[in-house]
Formats: sequence, structure tokens, C-alpha cells
Amino acid sequence: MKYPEIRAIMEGEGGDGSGGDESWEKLADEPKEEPTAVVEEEVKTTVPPPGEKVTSNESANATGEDVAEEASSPIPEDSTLTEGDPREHLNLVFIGHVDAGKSTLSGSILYLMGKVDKRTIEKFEREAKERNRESWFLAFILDTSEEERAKGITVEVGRAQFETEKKRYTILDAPGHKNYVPNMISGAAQADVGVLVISARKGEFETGFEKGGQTREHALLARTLGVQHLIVVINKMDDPTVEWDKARYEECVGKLKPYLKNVGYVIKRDVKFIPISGLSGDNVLKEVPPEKCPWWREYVAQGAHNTVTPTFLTTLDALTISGRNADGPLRVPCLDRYLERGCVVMGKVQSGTLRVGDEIQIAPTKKKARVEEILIGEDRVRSAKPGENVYIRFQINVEDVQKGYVLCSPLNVCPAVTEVKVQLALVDMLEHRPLFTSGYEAVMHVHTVEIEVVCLDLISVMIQGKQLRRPYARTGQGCIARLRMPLNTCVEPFDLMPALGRVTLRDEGRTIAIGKVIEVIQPK
Ligand SMILES: Nc1nc2c(ncn2[C@@H]2O[C@H](COP(=O)(O)OP(=O)(O)OP(=O)(O)O)[C@@H](O)[C@H]2O)c(=O)[nH]1
Ligand SMILES: [Mg+2]
Repeated sequence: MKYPEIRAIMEGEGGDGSGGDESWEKLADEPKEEPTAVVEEEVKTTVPPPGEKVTSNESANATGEDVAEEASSPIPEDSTLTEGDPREHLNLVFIGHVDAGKSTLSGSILYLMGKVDKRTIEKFEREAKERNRESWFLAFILDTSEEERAKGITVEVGRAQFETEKKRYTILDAPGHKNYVPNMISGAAQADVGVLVISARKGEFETGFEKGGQTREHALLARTLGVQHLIVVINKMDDPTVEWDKARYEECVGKLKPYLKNVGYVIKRDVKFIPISGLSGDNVLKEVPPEKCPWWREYVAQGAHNTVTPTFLTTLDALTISGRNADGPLRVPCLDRYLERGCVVMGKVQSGTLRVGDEIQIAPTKKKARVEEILIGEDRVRSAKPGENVYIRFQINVEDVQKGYVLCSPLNVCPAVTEVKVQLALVDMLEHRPLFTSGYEAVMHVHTVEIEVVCLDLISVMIQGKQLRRPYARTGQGCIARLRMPLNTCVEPFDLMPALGRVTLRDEGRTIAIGKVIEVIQPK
């Protein structure tokens, strides 16, 4: 299936445009260094299970519509705070079809980086064996719940950190199963780099990529959610049906390229390909021995399929992320929050700089508070820049912040509205509801929000390059529509704040449309 509107819709987004190719070349010359491991950490996000009711804006209208509450008194200067680790931070989301090997690769990286000790691995090996899932022991590092280990599938987005000499990384290990796509969306919405894991095993590549497989939907969603760079790992190269076969690698890459191009990736600028085995660790941290894969060295030397670095980790270290604006308006969408000596909000700084002592305002409730503490991993820091995953502590009632609320500066607050004008590409309408019309109901995902919407007005449909008034639109068409949400929701026009202006519409568990906010409609 083709998605002709996507490139047009996402035009002008995704970094520097012209400089992209250059950066690949420049980076190719950078020295390759062995990464080093530091602090151990592993937690799960509390992404709600599929089907759970939207919690995002529950008390948006109930709590102090126009009450701008005063923040508490200034925080005294604390000399124990650090400037934070100067190394750049990247969120990596591992996506792809169920059983492609995302959790195994994530676990393998943590193990190879010294984040997991031998005894723990041996314990996982025993447990995996008892469950008749011998080969799952690395996946158990990230798949921590009983359900995940019993079924051998990821449900919630697993999180873990590791560092190299050059950069700091957070792994977001998304579920591949189609029932958990909302969790995958939540992971991808926070990511800078997508790691699309593809199984090269005979039959598995085919199942994952054909209609019904999650490979396509995940790649499409990652692109819509603003994941700038994609590293496509062709995994399970060690499998007896593959044995590092060059022809199989070429087949997988050759089939993926046109599809990735169609969803809007500029292959030369945005996508890199690498063959690996997450299970044996070949090409993860150390290069695959030439005896196993005689052609890889030559591929790297030639920069075949855009890859000039021999391993997955050197490929990551060579990426440059653009578009981070430390001087822009502060935007930290809340991913989760809990009570601990006040209220602690967890989120990613999407724009602006967050500083201890600053007054912040929470949209849409207009509650104000002063930032008492910022944590990046275990470090208490003075400030946090775009791209950082932070824990922010302040004194406010925990009910006054919800998933989907946005922390802003009182001088520039994110709009919160019940109506938006969006430009959509209808990618995959349901067979029994093939027409997008006024009155159509769906679930909209925008940054960390998941909310029901209804189409109030189908304003126009793109037909032969022209926006025309039509009663309906169908798969493959682009359109402009006005959507209504039941609660005040923080959204911004894509052109002003891309991270808060990308939308995905889903219906009955399927992604039907993707697009961007072109206008937030303030009530008259
Ligand atoms: N031969 C081989 N098997 C692998 C490799 N990576 C993963 N597997 C196997 O593939 C199966 C699924 O691995 P997981 O890591 O759980 O896959 P996943 O992509 O995380 O799956 P979901 O989270 O359910 O989407 C397990 O049996 C793994 O041992 C690999 O590099 N080589
Ligand atoms: Mg998994």
C-alpha cells in the first residue's frame, strides 16, 4: 500500500534537511571508541494497558479553570547540585513485529555493557529454562512481569539506561504485539532514534512485513511521531535458516527500503541498515568475526546501505540529532507522576530549559509551582535541556498533574483546547468503516495524550493536488478536518512545536490516520 500524502504532510520536519547527508559523511570519519558502562538501572513505565480509559485530562475542567495559583517561595541555592552529564542524551525506541528480538537485543546491550552481572544472567537462564523458554533469558532483563515472562512477549515499554564515552542512552523496549500498539506509541513519542528490529529468520521476515504484520505500522508510527533517525537492524543473522547469508540480508533490505521511503523517510539521510545477532551479540558491541560473515568488512568500507560503522553501538554513537531548542518555550509533557516528598513528574523535556528554582505553570490546569528538584537518572542537577528524561519534584497536589498535562513557563503557556484543525493522511481505514466523514469517532494520540475525538467537520479532501469540499475521504487520501475532544487538551500547531503537534488516529486498535495539528481553535 502507498501513502502518497505522508511526505507532503511531514514536509519541513525532521531536522536540518540539507545538512543530513553531510552529517553522515562527517561522522564516518570519527574515531570508533569502545563504550563504557556505568550505573545500573531498570524500571518500567506505567503506560496504561490497552483499552484503559483515558486519564490524560480527567480533571482538566474540574480543577481551577481560571485560577492561577501562586507558587511557593523561592528555593535556596543548593551547592550539591551538578551541571549534569555533558554527554548528549538519546532516547532509543526498539520497535518491530512481535518476536523480532527487540527485548533480546535490549538485554544483550545491557549485558555486554556490564549493566547486568553474571549471577543475574544465570538466574534468568534457569528461569527461562523452567518456563521452556531457554532462548528468552536476555529478554527477561527487560521483560520483568510474570505475564511477559510466561507468554514471552513484551506488554509494557521496558526502560533502561546505558552510556558510551560519547553519549548517554535510554532504551525504550516497545511491545511488538498488535494489542499493545498504544504502549508502543507512547514509547515512540519520546524517542529520538528508532531501532526497527527485523527478523531475518525464514518465514519470520515475511510474516512481520506482510499485511497484518507490525513492521509497517511501527515504521509508519515512528515517522509520524517524529523519530528522526531509523536504524534498521536485520536480526537473527545467526539463525540456521540464515547463517549470515548476504543474499538474505540484501533481500530484507531491498524489500524494506521502498516501504520506508513511502512512509516519508529519506533513506540516505535518515536510515541505516545493519545485520546483527542480538542473541550471540555479533555486531552489537563487537564486530562479527570475518569467518562467520566474510562480506561485512567490505560492506562497511563501501558504506553499503548507508552504514560506515561496523557495529550497532558505533552506529548509534555516530548519529547527530538536530532541532533541539534549549532557548525555546519550556514544554515537558507529563508521562507519569507519583507522590514522594511532594509531587514527582516524569517526562521528557521537548523544548526549552528547565531549572531548579524556576516557576512553572501546568497546562491545562493553570496551577503554578516552583521546581524543587530535577533528577536525570540518579543525578540531582541544576538544569535540564531538550532531549533529557527528567523527574521533577515540586509541591502540588498529585491530582493536579495527569499524564498528558504539560509543564510550561508561566510566560509562555501551552494552549489547551477542545477543538483542533488537523491535516491527515488516511492510511488504513477499517473495512467496515471505510469512509472518513463528519461524525467519525476515533482515538487520538498526541505526545503523551490518548483521547477520544469526533470529526466535527470534514473541511476538505485533497483531490489531484487541490483541497476540495467533499462529504467523505477514504484510504490513500489526505484531508483537513476539525476534531473535537471531550476535555481541554494541550496541543500546539506542528509548525510551532512539532513534538506537541503530531497526531495519530486509531480505531478498533488500528492506525487509520496520521497527521499534524495546523490550528488550535480557541473558544469564542
Ligand atoms: N536465533 C536467534 N534468535 C533470536 C535472536 N534474537 C531474539 N531471538 C529469539 O526470538 C524470540 C523472541 O525474542 P524477543 O526478544 O522476546 O522478541 P521481541 O521482539 O521483544 O518480542 P515482543 O516484545 O513480544 O514484540 C526468542 O525466542 C529469542 O530468543 C537472535 O539474534 N538470533
Ligand atoms: Mg519484547
